[in-house]
Amino acid sequence: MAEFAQSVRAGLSKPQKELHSRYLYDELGSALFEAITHLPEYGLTRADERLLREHAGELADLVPSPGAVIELGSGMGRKTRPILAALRRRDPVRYFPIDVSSEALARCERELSDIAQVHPQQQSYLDGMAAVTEDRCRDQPVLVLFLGSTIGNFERPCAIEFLRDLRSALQPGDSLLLGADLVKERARMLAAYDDPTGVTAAFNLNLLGRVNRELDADFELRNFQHQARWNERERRIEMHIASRVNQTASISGCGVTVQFQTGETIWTESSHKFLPEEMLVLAECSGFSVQAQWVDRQWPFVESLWTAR
Ligand code: AVJ
Repeated sequence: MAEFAQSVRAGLSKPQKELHSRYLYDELGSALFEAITHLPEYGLTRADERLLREHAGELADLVPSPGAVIELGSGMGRKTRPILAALRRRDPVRYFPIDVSSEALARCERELSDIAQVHPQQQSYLDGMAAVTEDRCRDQPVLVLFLGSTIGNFERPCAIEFLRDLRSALQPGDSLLLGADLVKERARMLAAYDDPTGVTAAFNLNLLGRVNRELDADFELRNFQHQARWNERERRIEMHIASRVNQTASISGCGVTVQFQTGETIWTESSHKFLPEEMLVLAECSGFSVQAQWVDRQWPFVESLWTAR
């Protein structure tokens, strides 16, 4: 059975039903996420872009001139331009965007090929990292970009494990620029994931729509409701899809029927929020040292520049 079908079947058989957040991004889901980044309530992407614009010059002065710039989950490369522009004032830049979406990679290449030599990698993050670092030029340091607080989608122990795996693909002196959304007032965080326009609700419910389309299921989307919760203990926003009624849904593509009680939820995403000092601990226990940190004032968000030890 295909990976998606298998993951859906396993996730919906758990006591707390769940669907993995990576499946939020089909073509419609990616378009809805792009719309989210323009919402007044969702300040995260703008903060990320502001910081990169304002500090790209400093960043370029701090890192050794990289033989390769690797970006994990490049998306369309909108935020990356100022960094590449600052780096190329010294040397021409070879840029390796890694993404699972060929659409995103194509757009990224179109957007950035005027300032860098773009080598798109359509792979998972760590496979892409391995492929690029395997034939790295000797002594040419690497700069890895992991922006947009995508790290927040990992459970904390998995984030550390991921960063360690990343570190083992690197050599001492290589750099990592990590963007992470910080803990802020609860109401602001909740509004960012439950906007009054309903775009985030559409983004979330589209996951059930995708199951209907790709796995021939019969979820009645109107009988489900988007939910955003702040989990204080885990310091994360959780997105859920709650059933408005008692109902069943059949998913032909994975041969299961699923029952829902009124109010029961499917957990679809976690966005962990960080404390500034937490970044130091994360770096420390994954084999990096923090070289610099920049925090946005309007929307607490941090860019943390690390060096591999
Ligand atoms: C792209 C994973 C950083 O967690 O804030 C936006 C995705 N989910 N609104 C995030 C998202 C709901 C976003 N990341």
